[in-house]
Amino acid sequence: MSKTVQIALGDVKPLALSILSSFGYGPNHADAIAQMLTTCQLDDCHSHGLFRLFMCIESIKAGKIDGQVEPEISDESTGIVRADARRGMSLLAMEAAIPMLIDKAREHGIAALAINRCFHFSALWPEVERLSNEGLAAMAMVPSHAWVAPAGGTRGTLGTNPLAFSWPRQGTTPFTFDFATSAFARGEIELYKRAGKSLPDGVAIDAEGNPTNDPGAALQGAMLTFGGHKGSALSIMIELMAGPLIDDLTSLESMAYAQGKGGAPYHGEIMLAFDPVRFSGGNRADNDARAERLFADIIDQGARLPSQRRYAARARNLERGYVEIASSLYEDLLALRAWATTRARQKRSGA
Ligand code: NDP
Ligand code: PYC
Repeated sequence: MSKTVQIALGDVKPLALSILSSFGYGPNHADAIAQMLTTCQLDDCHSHGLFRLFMCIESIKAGKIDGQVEPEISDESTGIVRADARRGMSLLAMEAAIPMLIDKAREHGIAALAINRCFHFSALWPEVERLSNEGLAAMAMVPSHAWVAPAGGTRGTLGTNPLAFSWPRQGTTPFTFDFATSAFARGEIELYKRAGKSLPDGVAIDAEGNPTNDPGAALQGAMLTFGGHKGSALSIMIELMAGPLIDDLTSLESMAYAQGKGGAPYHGEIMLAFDPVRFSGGNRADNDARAERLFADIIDQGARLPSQRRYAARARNLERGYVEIASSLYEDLLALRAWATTRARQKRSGA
């Protein structure tokens, strides 16, 4: 980041809330979204922190999302919870459904949550990490829009399709990873464009199908999966598991639904929860110790575990009492809020 500003921890969520409310999100959605953005910003997850307010606002301006609607949660069968977001943002549905998912996982050893008909913009790690803080292992995945070419292909068919996993650890933070199956998340490419930076090789092709390092051309063309055919296959799995399996849209269908109007993709999300108490054959302590030996062997050779950068950022930001974001982002957010406040005043006065 070039020039940055510091935002006191206590000011992050109110900033997000004021922008979301002034653009028409009701208090429950605004709170769930602002909490997610604050959680991500605290861990220096810039591509899915305050920056994602733009996608949330674009979504409401596009006119398809319902900023007020309450989700409906149903106990679908032994191991399945279903949450109908009813064209709202995914996060309120997730909030409302997670307690039932946890209860079912503890009761049966394994349970799944299918969220349907949701707009989705957020990182997945806060969701899986939350389950691990309850002692469960968890996975989550979602499609997005058809921005990503399959390995060997030339046009967007797949989404940026993140996959998140979390494993509970006794007395310390969970082992968690969360990554897009595209080489870069789209949010990351957008941040490169804002910063005027070139992309590394292997991230995207332009609209003519030629490799490009220009983030603008990448956004117009197609993104590439990470790891060639391997990332491509994982991405297809996510399309299937969080799409047809749960009666919801693929990234191609989400893109068609948007009719070019922008905003967050519209689709489903699947989350799986596993209770180690139930799976570990009565040997929980032994199995936890074996997992810890695995982690230790990785760290001993100088490698790091996924999420350690995030946890270090969280500790540092909590200690110093502020987060740091690009000055240009902060100015754009203040301008967005000022615009919405002026518009609201004009509406009240009938101008
Ligand atoms: P990153 O490439 O930033 O990170 C991927 C994962 O790898 C993280 O868990 C990270 O841990 C870990 N990691 C990174 N470097 C190392 C390393 N050297 N050694 C070990 N582990 C490492 O993620 P992406 O840019 O792909 O995704 C960012 C976010 O975007 C995700 O949270 C994802 O959910 C979100 N996203 C959401 C989408 C949606 O549709 N809702 C679509 C696509 C992405 P650490 O954080 O500690 O560095
Ligand atoms: O960064 O790829 C991305 C993304 C898509 C939807 C939300 N984030």
